[in-house]
Amino acid sequence: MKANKIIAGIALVGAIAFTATGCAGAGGGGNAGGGSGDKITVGFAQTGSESGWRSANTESMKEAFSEANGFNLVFNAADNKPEAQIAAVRSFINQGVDAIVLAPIVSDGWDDVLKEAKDANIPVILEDRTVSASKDLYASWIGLDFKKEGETAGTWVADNFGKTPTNLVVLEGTTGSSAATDRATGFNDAIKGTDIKVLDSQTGNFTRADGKTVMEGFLQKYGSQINLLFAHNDDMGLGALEAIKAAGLKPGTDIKIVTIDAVKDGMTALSNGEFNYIVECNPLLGEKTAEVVKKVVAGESVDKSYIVEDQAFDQEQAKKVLDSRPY
Ligand code: GZL
Repeated sequence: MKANKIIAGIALVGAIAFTATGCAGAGGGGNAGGGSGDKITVGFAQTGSESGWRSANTESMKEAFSEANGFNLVFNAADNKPEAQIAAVRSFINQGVDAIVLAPIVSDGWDDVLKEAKDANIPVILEDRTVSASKDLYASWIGLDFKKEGETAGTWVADNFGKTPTNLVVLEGTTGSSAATDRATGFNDAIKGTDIKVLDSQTGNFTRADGKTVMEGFLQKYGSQINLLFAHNDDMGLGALEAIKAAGLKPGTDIKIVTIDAVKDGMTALSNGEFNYIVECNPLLGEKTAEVVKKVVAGESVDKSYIVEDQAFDQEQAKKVLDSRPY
């Protein structure tokens, strides 16, 4: 296994630094030297279109897996339904694609279909979230350090509110997704031993609509006791904004709001004082994923994981960068 190393990947827009770990052969029984004709046929199983982050990620992937870049892309969005996503992967296997890219909605339930892909000698490359299945069932993972994102958000909360009794509510991401699970772990570790009290924590499925509905419930139950909201993504935070305003409260002042993603609408809310802090989660994974797919299909060795490094923004920092944000 190669030691961890930092690879500065220059993306289409700005530079994205990657941390690479491990080393895999030709994609877990991969399609070494594969590729039909001069184009590589890739089946991409996307989660759905649940958030602004997802839209930016899909756009990045479609841009990278273009015909001009040597790909035939077969795209499926599973509407946030894990069983539909498994069916999409099985369909790609039956079509005999050269490689499968998967952004798994949830971590569990992937062993059988990934074994079928391996038996069919079709390499699987994960992007964004990851799976609990054995690492020998996929060639590589291009993703983000969700635990660190949660820690960064929790550390900001602990530093700014941890020394006085503070009541927190949490909008969790999709239950069972590695993004939600690991962000919660990192956040909870960071607020341990502080005066932050978690009043309630429920999933809003990474969507604005559910974020609003769940926040309405929190407000009905706890009202002005709520001092702080941690939302696992901007979109649920933006939905919660509507509920907070409808309750006659001032977001960013009466209820402080911390989120993760840093998409345009979230950074706009941060710039205008409705959010208080955002931890970035870069969705522009297309270029690196396409690079890894080409190597795997050509039978070249790739690292087991490539982790995009994130940054974080307060209100003043958001104002400075808002106009130059790539998504
Ligand atoms: C994170 C990604 C999450 C985003 C949400 O990498 O999986 O899913 O934080 C998106 O906005 O829906």
